[in-house]
Amino acid sequence: MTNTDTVLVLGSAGQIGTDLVYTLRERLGGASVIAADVKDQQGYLRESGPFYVLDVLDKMAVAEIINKHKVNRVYLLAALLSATAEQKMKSAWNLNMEGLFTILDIAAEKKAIRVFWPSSIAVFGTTTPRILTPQFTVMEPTTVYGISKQAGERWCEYYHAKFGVDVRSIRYPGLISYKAHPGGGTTDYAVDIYHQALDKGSYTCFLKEDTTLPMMYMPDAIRATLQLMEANDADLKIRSSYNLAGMSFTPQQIAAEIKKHIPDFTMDYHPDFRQQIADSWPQSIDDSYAQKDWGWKQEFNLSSMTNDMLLHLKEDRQHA
Ligand code: AKB
Repeated sequence: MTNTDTVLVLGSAGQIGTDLVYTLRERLGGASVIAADVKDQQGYLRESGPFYVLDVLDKMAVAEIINKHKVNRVYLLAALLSATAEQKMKSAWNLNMEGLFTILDIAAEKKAIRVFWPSSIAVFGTTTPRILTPQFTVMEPTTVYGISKQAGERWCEYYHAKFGVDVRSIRYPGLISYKAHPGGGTTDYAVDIYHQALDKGSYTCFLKEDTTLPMMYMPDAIRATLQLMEANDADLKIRSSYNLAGMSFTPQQIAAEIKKHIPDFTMDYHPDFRQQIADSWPQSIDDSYAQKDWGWKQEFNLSSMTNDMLLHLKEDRQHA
């Protein structure tokens, strides 16, 4: 990333977008980071730099903003996540796939655009080895979201090979952030739990107590994303999507960690349809290709993330 970069973040009001726009504007200055979202926004996104209401399915409107601002980096974060996608099958497929084509087609025409597109651990399915899931392995996703991410990975690789599109991608685990709530994912419980621990002292979890999933604290995820986007072209051997590991834990383990800070915290369990989704995903990830190709190294674990989450969420509540 250089000071001459102009960046467009599509889906900027979502969980990753909120943190990413903040970090990019800190680094590049507000004017160089164009935030866009399908829904109008007030506050930080509008006040700290350019903001557009933009539907990623409207290719002409997206191309117009890219041309107007001479954008050379696009982060396409607009998507429907796993739980919502099960309820809205066709619109999830449409947004997740056609949105990707919008950007890949523009990048194929203009060449000088580098694209980031997020994939997910949802590309794996019940037939994938669940412990230290390898980069290259059986991939038979059983969710609409997972199928769209797997197809997206194939298209990214294809556009890179066929049209030279510089597209880069990470298979994110569940992401945890204090800046923004996730929306419609299976791993959302690991964010909600912190808010409700502080606000109510209790939480009802929609997954079973022993459901192990790969997770990552947002500062690590943002660092990984920017590191990948700054990596040398020649070092990147994978143009589908890189496995990325942070930590793995169960609802019971995160609750125990929160209890160290809030001793009266209680948790009960009412698993719903999201249990089946979680059961189809890996428990831990082998990210040795990311380590080797672009130097990835995770920093936060469950304990340091919990300290940091509670610190920031308490501060937010004091200033509210
Ligand atoms: C979800 O739960 O759908 C997402 C994901 C793992 O991609 N957080």
